[in-house]
Amino acid sequence: MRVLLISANKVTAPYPVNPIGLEYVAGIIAHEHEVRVVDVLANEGLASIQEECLGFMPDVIGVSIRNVDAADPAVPDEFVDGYVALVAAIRAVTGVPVILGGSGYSIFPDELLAATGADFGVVGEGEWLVDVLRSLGSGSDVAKIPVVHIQGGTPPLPMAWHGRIERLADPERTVQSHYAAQSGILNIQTKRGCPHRCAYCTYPRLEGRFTRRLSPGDVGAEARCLQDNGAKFLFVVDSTFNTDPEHNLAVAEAFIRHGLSIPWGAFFAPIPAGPGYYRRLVESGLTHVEFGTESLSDPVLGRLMKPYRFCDVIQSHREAQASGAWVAHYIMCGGPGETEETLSQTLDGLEELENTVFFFSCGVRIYPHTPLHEIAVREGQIQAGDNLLKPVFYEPDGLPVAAIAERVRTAARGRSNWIIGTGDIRVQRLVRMMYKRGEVGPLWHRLIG
Ligand code: B12
Repeated sequence: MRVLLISANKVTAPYPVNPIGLEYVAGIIAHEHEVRVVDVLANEGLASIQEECLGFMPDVIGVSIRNVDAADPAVPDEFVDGYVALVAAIRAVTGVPVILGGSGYSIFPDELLAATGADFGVVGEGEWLVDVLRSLGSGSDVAKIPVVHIQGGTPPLPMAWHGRIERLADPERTVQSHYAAQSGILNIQTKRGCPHRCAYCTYPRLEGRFTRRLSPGDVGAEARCLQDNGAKFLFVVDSTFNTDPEHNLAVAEAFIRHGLSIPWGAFFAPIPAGPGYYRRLVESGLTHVEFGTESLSDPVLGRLMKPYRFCDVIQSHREAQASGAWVAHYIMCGGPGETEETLSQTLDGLEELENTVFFFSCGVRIYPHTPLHEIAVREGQIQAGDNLLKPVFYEPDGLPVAAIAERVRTAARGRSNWIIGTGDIRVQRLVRMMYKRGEVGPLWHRLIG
């Protein structure tokens, strides 16, 4: 079969992101089918996507839906309209089956299948598409595949894929060169799954709770291949990189062995790692450590079900910085248990974290199938069956999200290293200009005074 895989993502902040998920889907089906990856951003609009459909003449089209919104009350949620328009544009030129997948789709399968009118979807890991295509080819009932979700049906639970995991790296059949030319950043995965149980988070649902490690040797070879294809920086997309320090160090050694000479970054949990851990990662090229810290108030960290406390944040920050890496912290204000006092604890605590950048989100989005969803239902903020595709944010008792945002904005005034959301229009323009001038990588370290 001829399979066209389309990335529907149009978000360009903090920078445009290479659709790595589709490269994994393509990697597995390319053994049996002719496959091509295209992209609404790289192809510049729907007319060009229609041309791809007419030129490639696919038998099946897969559409990847990554973001449903910016998860930020200050940013308008208009992404879904774009996905509806994309599927309509595809339908206007071809009648072949349109299959949805991707993280955004997997969080909201019912809502997005209904909104777009696509034929069906694959919930969770897209490698399952190989079974779907076999079923379509043999004329058997796709609805029998455990991760397939059809119009009007009950969405299945995501099921971990235990078959081969393989990425299509061929620059001719992917859009990597477009993304490498934008920011220099390409992405790489070293494992799947997240064992943490953070109250608000979708990751364990999307990737499962059990860690599935990719072979460090394969990851090292892939990193080298991305570098040879033009990457100037690699971002590791693992939900939380340091959930398996031993595997991390094996990956770092493989980077060195394969001659990786470009820098890399990843998301870390602020859990102290002991002497030498960050130093060895830095030796392999780690330059940007992004901590998903969220709060510096221990009671709030407890309610968010975080596996660390304020003292661990301080120690992790020092360990990473002492190794020579740049450090940033994501701070999430407005979760359960947030009060004026806990907010003060966090804002005051930030003063103890020096030479860093803070990315704030004010308001915590409620996602289905999370502990926060159950809390919000129990507290009467939402009903169990509410459609949450249009974002709903948790409201801490007696502390409106708008008041939190105002307080953080006031505290951030005059501090260029305190960024709210993905930054205001001025910051985003500046970043775009720096990329146009040829700068590469995440660039946030430039905000450190
Ligand atoms: C790493 C990451 C980032 C990094 C990306 C760095 C980089 N250079 O790649 C950064 C920090 C830049 C980032 C930014 C944002 N992110 Co982010 N990010 C992630 C994270 C942790 C991993 C994404 C990833 O690459 N996974 C690995 C790949 C292999 O998985 P995948 O893409 O999901 O693909 C698999 C399946 O989904 C499926 N699949 C994918 N496409 C298709 C298509 C078909 C047809 C099929 C069948 C299957 C299929 O198969 C793939 C292989 O199994 C996810 C959470 C998570 N654990 O998934 C959030 C996540 C994707 N991000 C999210 C959001 C919201 C954003 C931002 C909008 C946030 C913001 N305000 O900044 C921006 C948008 C950036 C952009 N330009 O698009 C949300 C999206 C859902 C939502 N609420 O909309 C997620 C799910 C987190 C969450 N809140 O739940 N992000």
